[in-house]
Amino acid sequence: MAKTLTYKILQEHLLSGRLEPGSEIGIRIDQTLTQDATGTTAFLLLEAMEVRWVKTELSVSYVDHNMAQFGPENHNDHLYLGSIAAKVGAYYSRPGNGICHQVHLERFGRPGRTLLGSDSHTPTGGGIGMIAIGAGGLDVAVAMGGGAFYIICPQVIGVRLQGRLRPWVAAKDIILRLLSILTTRGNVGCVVEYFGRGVASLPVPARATCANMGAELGVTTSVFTSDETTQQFLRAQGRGDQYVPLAADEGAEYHRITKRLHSERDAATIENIRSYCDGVEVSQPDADGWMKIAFAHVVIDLDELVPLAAQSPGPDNIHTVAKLAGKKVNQVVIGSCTNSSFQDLMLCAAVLKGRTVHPDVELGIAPGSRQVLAMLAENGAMSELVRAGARILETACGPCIGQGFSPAEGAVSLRTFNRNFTGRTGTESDTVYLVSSETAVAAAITGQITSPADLEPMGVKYPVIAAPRKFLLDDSMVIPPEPQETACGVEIIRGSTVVKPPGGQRLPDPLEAAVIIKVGDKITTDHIMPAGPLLKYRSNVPRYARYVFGCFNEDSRDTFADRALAIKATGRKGVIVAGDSYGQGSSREHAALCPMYLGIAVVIAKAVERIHHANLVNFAILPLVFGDPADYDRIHSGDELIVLDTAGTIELAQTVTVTNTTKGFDFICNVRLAPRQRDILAAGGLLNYTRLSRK
Ligand code: MIC
Ligand code: SF4
Repeated sequence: MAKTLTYKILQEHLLSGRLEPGSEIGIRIDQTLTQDATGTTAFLLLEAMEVRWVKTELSVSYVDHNMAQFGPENHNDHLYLGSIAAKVGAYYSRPGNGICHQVHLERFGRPGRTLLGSDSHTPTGGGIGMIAIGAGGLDVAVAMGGGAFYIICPQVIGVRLQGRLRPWVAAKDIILRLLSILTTRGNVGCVVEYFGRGVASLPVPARATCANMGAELGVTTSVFTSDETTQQFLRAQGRGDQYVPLAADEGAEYHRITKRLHSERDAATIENIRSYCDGVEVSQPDADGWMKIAFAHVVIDLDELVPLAAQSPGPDNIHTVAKLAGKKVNQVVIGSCTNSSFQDLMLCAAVLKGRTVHPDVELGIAPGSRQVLAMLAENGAMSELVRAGARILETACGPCIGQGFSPAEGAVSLRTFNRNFTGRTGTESDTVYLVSSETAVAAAITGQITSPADLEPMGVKYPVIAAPRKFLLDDSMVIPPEPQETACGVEIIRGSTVVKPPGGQRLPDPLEAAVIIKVGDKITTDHIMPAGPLLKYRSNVPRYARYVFGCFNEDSRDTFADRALAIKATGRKGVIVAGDSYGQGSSREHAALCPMYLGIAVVIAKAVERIHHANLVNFAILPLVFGDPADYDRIHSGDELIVLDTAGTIELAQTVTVTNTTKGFDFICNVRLAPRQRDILAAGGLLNYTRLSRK
């Protein structure tokens, strides 16, 4: 039977299960990546698992997030990561070498390989035909130790690209259009596969931009064909020998996708599905207005695409740039793992050449890698950027994760990034628009949101940036692993801020618990575990845990952490009650690890996102889904709940009855766990489970 590219790569890596959508499969992981903000925990857990040497083909530890170095914490982390990488046989990409996803694409990614990364934007590797998946650090540690990675066998959403992008329209506009069709909700357990004639015209960085922001759709990953363009990219990176051609089989069919949408609240999405998908079928709305809408695949005509922008607070809040044109802009930032490639920044340099950034705008540019920065420096483009007044930021995540460059109160910031959650910049009251480099640089010149094609009457010609025939190759900032014989003599450097994370515990039976917080829909991991200046506490769970749900703490004397610890002190457990799409966004397992440290044992939500769901299970927190979403309205913060027979529930049950003793009613929750996840919970978390299965 003709197969999709996704299934072909999965089949080659299948260790357990069958390729049937919805069932659990275990796959072999060829490569791993970690970054410093999640990597310290991953390596500490690897140590706890007593793994002496990584068993993957390649594991790279990057430092790119925690670069501000206020206080000793960040540098302590770097020293730990460098020494543990040497000790266990991982490559170490030193601070300054660039953002993990950009560097991995340039120097390590290989078509047809699997990559597991402790960062949600790991799917960037799909731009060169990898199955690249984001996960929690503990899952990555298990993979480094040679263990399989388990996912729900995906449904494959086909996205047919046809035609060719017009000047001033970019890959960012493709993925923003896709976000307007599929939204950030309801895509868990799917993979996006791009196909069609339009793919060939997209250079690798453009494909990587689309694959990168697949994370915002909530899909497991996204994948592109590996073709002559991929080959040319790898050759230019001095890795032509690693090229393999890859595509879906002729006649491969994509899964028919069904989404549950509300006839009124989701009217715009329904309209987009009708306009951009083939084979659409719509059910009649039920009494509450819910309806099912099914489609065969998405079709995006590149010739007709226009510049788009995602307005905070969500990456799927899409508007055309034309509609927003004229809005005053205070800040423009170009960079992040989405749009910081050589081609992106060359385009900006060409547009800015001989011009000055608008007096009302501050422009920041963070090249994605040292390769990009060095090439711009050598060919003179960096000089154009500097002369135009751009503030050149470090080759790191920087402003994308709230490490500086926060906009003023109420400011409008245009960013080429992938996330625009409220407060992520460090400023609660700003408005962020996620845009292409083309749209960003246009605003930097005009001081207002501007359709980039409108620069032409101002004398700016569209700069065609060809893919380089040869990139500047210099891996001297990547330290390769030592031979295993000498590595055992390496001393691990452990500053006082690098603290061993707590392991999980079995759930008590019966489970008596109090609701510590009730939150709404689309709660992101940034809400649960804020980053920005607090990012430096990542290696110190007891310290970082003080800030869980910090954005909801109205009174500094009555924080989420205080309330949870008070309940923990009585021997009871804590519960988090949440709405739809709980745990969207990043892979940060601290959003499970820190609540676990505070005594949280259960999350009851209308829906939980994939990576966060896995992280909860890994740290022995039971994720439950309301059987009837209306029960959400009947529970409040402070309510006491009881779950009887926790052990039996974890072992087998598909549903469980929860008693609200405060309000005096029972309600049913669904227990959506794969058999292996039940075993993990029964063992008290993945660490204990892995230790037990090694014995
Ligand atoms: C992010 O973009 O939110 C991060 C910071 O890269 C996270 C990882 C983390 O929290 O360390 C992600 O996307 O997984
Ligand atoms: Fe770094 Fe931002 Fe990319 Fe996350 S999304 S890896 S913070 S650049």
